[in-house]
Amino acid sequence: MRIGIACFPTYGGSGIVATELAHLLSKKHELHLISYDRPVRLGEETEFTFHKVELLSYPLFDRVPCCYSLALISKLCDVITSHNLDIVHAHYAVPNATSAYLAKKICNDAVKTVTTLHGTDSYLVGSHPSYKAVTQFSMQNSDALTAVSEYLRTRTLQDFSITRDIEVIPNFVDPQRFRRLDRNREEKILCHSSNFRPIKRIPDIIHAFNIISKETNSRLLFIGDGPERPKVEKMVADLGLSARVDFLGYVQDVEEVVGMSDLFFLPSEDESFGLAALEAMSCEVPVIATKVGGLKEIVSHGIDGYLAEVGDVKAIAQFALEIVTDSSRQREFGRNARQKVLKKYAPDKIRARYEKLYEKTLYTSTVQ
Ligand code: GMT
Repeated sequence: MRIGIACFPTYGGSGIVATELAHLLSKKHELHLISYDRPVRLGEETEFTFHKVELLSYPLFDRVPCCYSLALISKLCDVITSHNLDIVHAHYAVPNATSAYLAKKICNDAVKTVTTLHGTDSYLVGSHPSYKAVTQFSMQNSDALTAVSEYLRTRTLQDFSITRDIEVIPNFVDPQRFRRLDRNREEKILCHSSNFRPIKRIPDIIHAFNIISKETNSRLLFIGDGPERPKVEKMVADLGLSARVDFLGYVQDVEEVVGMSDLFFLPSEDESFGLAALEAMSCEVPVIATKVGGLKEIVSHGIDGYLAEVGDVKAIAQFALEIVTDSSRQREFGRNARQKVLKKYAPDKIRARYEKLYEKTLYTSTVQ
């Protein structure tokens, strides 16, 4: 098959999943990745072509973000015709699914479109009155529609008037890359990785760590960056924790930090999937998450991690202490986590599901 994948290039899970999927699919198919910048996990050399969406700089457009969706449509048309694409797979509905739909129409239905919903493109951005009608239309009129968790599927069907089903194809992680590294040291390493947005509830991690660090020799590592970082750094300083907390910013080889950690926190208010948690689990790192959304589908409470109520800092601290002060429990949870990743979230299994979906979409008359 000749496949075009459109995604965001930034440090979000949807861009990571799209890029990793492009790597996997390009072993068997002709693959074209389309975005406005090189995605973070793309690397310097790839087995497929990266097409950069060029944005016209024009004074009238300074405050009009829609110019990206239009430029993406034109780039998609270009790639569809010059490479005779069969499938355009849009990751993140806003605006990628809309651009894919319009490109298909401009190209006289020469391709089939597949849209993968990642979370906030459905229940936050996509549901906002500014985008809802167009997101709904684009979901309904994509030839195939997938969601990364059962939670996201159900929520999307509830929130949008669409009369079609959504197939759940979960995210995946490379177990060769994300694996356990040496943890032979006195100090326990606790870790969190995100885009530092309020939905991640990073202050809960700090408050929990304030309790944990009084009981055990531990260090907290933050990977990533985003709007909440200045506030979080101030909190750490105000609580006198600066010597025990490191802000690493964006890390290219994230597995080298996560792999040597003893525990991973993801206490989000909402999370459609939680790719960062899955990467930790692949590294045999137990996860403490919240009982919300897709996290409940990934983490099994008391088996490979713990699930706390949103904002229950005391429970988060208690669960963390149970893990870091009991090395046999830590090892058992870590082994269980990796087993689950190998069984349910292995790259080849998920690649095969997308291939099957592409084939079904190509050879049946779609749009329900
Ligand atoms: O809105 C975000 O958090 C960014 C978005 C993205 O583009 O990565 O994250 C969503 O997609 C990820 C990949 O499928 C999921 O792992 C995240 O759970 C999801 N974020 C939320 O639902 C908050």
